[in-house]
Amino acid sequence: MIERMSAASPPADLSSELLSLARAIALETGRMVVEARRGGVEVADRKSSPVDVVTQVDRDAEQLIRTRLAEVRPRDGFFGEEGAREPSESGITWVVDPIDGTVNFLYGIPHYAISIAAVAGEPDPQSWRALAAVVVNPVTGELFTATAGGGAYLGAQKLAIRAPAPLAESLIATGFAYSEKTRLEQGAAIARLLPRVRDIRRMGTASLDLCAVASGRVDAYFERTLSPWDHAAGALIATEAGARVSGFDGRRADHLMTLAAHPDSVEALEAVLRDIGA
Ligand code: LIP
Repeated sequence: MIERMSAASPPADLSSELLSLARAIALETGRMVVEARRGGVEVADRKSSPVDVVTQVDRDAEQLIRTRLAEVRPRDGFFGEEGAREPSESGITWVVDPIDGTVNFLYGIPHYAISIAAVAGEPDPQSWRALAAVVVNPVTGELFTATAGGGAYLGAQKLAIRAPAPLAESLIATGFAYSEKTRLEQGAAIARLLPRVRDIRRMGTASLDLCAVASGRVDAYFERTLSPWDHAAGALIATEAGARVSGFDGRRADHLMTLAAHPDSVEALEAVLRDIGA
């Protein structure tokens, strides 16, 4: 019987228990999502803007994840992108993006993910303590995992970020918001950034962008206006691979800014992002 758990120091075996549960559920959900896509998929609704879309598969995936979690850990909380909310009695809350990269999913671009994180404390990026994380790309089968203090993995391979590189030789991943006004600002900022870095990658899925930092596929990532479910799991995976994941001014990563890079590169990256008005 797990008593209500303080956010201070969770037992290591709890993190592994949470990880294996999240992994099994993410893989099952991934199979369901890929199968559903085979039958064709369309926009079910628009959310914060005409281009912020949701499909019925996003909703079905969230419902499946929530049901499976409640079967095993009924006292845990739930905080999902598609609106499911459950307060926690156990001190643990699941922060879930059932399909991260929904636009990629809609267009059949094989670069989207099931993202599940278990956090201790409130589902607030400014205070939560991430314990376990899974990000799976159900098309490629790539399974990224991490536990707090337990390292980050791609399958069985332990992950480590790239060695720090000068910004001018850095490959940077980023993304754009769903609001027209913010996209205008982000587009202008990217035009100012481009001549100062090796190149930019816009891959469309924040959780996989953070896993790209963790696996050394990019040198750094930044994006603003992310929601907690977009970065909860990916941030723990990048952190456990050696990256510093933060916001501006020493804040934690959140909707104002999420950036991830080698600890020796974060300051220079933050300075340039300020300078370009990112
Ligand atoms: C998406 C993020 C992506 C961002 C998009 C959107 P969604 O999440 O993964 O990085 O650029 O605007 O937030 O909506 O597909 O779950």
